[in-house]
Amino acid sequence: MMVENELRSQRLQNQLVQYYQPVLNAQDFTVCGAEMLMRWQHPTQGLLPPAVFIDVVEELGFFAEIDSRNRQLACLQFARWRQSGLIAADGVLAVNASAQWLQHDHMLTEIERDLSQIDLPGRCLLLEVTESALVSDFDKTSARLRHLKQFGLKVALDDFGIGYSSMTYLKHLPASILKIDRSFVQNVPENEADCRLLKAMIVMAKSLALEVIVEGIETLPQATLCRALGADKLQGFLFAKPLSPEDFEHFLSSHQ
Ligand code: G
Ligand code: G
Ligand code: MN
Ligand code: NA
Repeated sequence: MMVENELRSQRLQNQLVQYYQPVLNAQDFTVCGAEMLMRWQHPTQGLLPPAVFIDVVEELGFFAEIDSRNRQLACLQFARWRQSGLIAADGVLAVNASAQWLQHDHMLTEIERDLSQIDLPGRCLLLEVTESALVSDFDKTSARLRHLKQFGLKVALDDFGIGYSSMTYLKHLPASILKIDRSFVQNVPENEADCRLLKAMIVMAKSLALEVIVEGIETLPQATLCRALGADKLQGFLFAKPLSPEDFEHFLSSHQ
């Protein structure tokens, strides 16, 4: 209830901050980008994760506004890191897209406007969509994603494997990247059946010419197995948790 009142009060927008989790090349563990993950910098309760407030944001219908603002601020930040050389010219910024934002009337024009005003090429921006963000109006949403691809943007199917109809979405979505959900790496390499399942998922993705990002990498054996199986990129606590911009800069400067 408290969360809801605070969300309604509009103060929330200014208290949302952007955290960044590094994404690494599986081959050499160099940083190739980041996923922006929002946090609520609460005046009395400290840093709150999305799990605490995301449902209320959705109920109140604020998600389009919030995703749009976070995306814009993250693009500005990422463009600065790119210009300073902290991030490579082909580094990719990933943002999560809610259903409300994907269906918002101004989504396309806002992204198009920012790409022309912010010094960041479309190919450096990746939209992560989940099945749940797609269920409400799949045709409209996938048409939108196709349009965004014309600006050069990348599209990833996020949390792949945990939904009810992942394969159907894969078939119809204009995605070029698959993010394998962390539940599929949790028990590797110890669990042999899980290893085979992970291998099969990566083989399938590769045969569809999709880039594979495995998330939730917490141990070095997990990372080396994913690399051996042909994953392109890795993300997880082994390398870094989602970091404040300051900590992300420290991570980049101290990483190899
Ligand atoms: O960072 P964390 O593990 O707490 O994120 C929890 C969930 O919240 C993840 O599923 C992530 O996709 C989602 N999330 C985090 N930041 C954003 C955001 O800015 N927009 C949307 N739509 N989802 C987000
Ligand atoms: O749903 P999505 O994949 O966007 O959510 C990413 C979430 O996963 C973030 O909340 C982030 O904090 C969390 N996360 C990132 N790396 C790891 C990891 O190695 N282990 C676990 N358990 N969670 C992770
Ligand atoms: Mn994600
Ligand atoms: Na995910």
